Amino acid sequence: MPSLSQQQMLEIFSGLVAVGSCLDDSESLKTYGKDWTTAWEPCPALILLPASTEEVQAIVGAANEHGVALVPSGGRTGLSGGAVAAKSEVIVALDRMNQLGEFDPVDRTVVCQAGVITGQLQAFAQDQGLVYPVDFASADSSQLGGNISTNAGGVKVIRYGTTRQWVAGLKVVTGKGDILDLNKGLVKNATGYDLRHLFIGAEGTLGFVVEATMQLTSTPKASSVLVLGVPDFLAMTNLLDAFRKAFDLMAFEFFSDRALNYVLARGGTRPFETVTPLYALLEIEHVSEKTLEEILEVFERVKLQGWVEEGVMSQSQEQAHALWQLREGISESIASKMPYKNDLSVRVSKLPAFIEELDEVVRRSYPDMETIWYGHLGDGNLHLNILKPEDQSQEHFFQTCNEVNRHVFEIVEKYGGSVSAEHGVGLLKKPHLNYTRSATEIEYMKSLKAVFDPNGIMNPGKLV
Ligand code: S2G
Ligand code: ZN
Repeated sequence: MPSLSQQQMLEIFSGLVAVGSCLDDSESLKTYGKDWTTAWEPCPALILLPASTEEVQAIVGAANEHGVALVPSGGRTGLSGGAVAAKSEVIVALDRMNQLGEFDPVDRTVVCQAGVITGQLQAFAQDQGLVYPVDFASADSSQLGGNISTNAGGVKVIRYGTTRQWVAGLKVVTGKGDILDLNKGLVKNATGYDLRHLFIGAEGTLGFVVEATMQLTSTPKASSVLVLGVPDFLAMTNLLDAFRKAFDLMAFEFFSDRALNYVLARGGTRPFETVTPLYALLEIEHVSEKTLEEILEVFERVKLQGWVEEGVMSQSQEQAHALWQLREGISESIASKMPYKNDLSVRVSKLPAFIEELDEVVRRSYPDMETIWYGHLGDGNLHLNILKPEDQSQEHFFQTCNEVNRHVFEIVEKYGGSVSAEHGVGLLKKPHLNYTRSATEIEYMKSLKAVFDPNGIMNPGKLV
């Protein structure tokens, strides 16, 4: 793309948004030009904050006319560099498009602009006596547009699926500048390709998500949160099998004792005396008055098998929240250690063999590095974070991790898994896409991008 000066960009774009919604000061460029990844120096040319779909459409029109790259930006909590502008692109931040629209109590849907914060939607649902059930640690700062563009998963996927399942309608501005109002909240609509699902997970490479009709659902009954001390990964996968057979689980998460220690270093208390290498965190809905009894029965059984050494079950909402904090606090508690993040998934049936092989490679490859295991075991998603040693430069560290990645991703490929379960591909995982997607699939994805974004202005260099 021809490189225009910042002055030229200002002349092209500033008149398309309200006064004060076109920023070029260094603070704004730094703040809006990045996400939670640290490997790329943000270097956008300009920040635009449109207030309407029509303003987004005008920006796309001008970008096509002048060949200017646009990077969509939401809550900037991404972990794969999907919202990073490192090559003088124009950031289009949806922060100002943050209104909740029509709520329909019959359909139990609510229209949300892309800039609505996930936690805002969760709170709105609660006020209606319903829930928006997709939840994760960054829910208080991530935006729906970003959740949809990365098909965010989180901690309740085992029961409620990913964001994709909750998008009843989607309004987008394509990379060509066309406004598409997709599916309009219909439950059934057998009229050809469901284009909504192309934009979900597209990471802003086909156009802008500007508005979504989000599906809400009934509030679950009271539930109990359990944290169990587990001796090894084999016991962990046996536990998952035992509890999945007995209950329609709301969550089955896991984390290592090393992860727990990082969380406890910032507050909180150990779930129980015994220290074990791994911990499982489960949430189980009380579907009947027998549930508690059934939980204790399964607990005794798995304890007898030696799969659990000790466990605790929440007796109050507060305690349930405190136990969840032990899991949800991990990401933030290690952020300062500049972790290299692997976000892997395999089918749940493949977990035992996959973990055994992967754990062996990790131990061999990172003998003197701190590896932090945690994730959503219930849906086959493991987060393996390698912490950067103090005395290593980021560059050397990333290089080491990328060398090990080859072995890690070969195992992922062997088990038909994904090199990016929920965090998206962005810039970080793009070089490794081939371990999960065939060359032919990647060509089809590129062809689809050419249909929606023929001039390649939408988030160029990301994903494909
Ligand atoms: C999690 C959150 C982001 C991270 O905690 O499940 O997906 O840091 C993560 O990995
Ligand atoms: Zn996760």
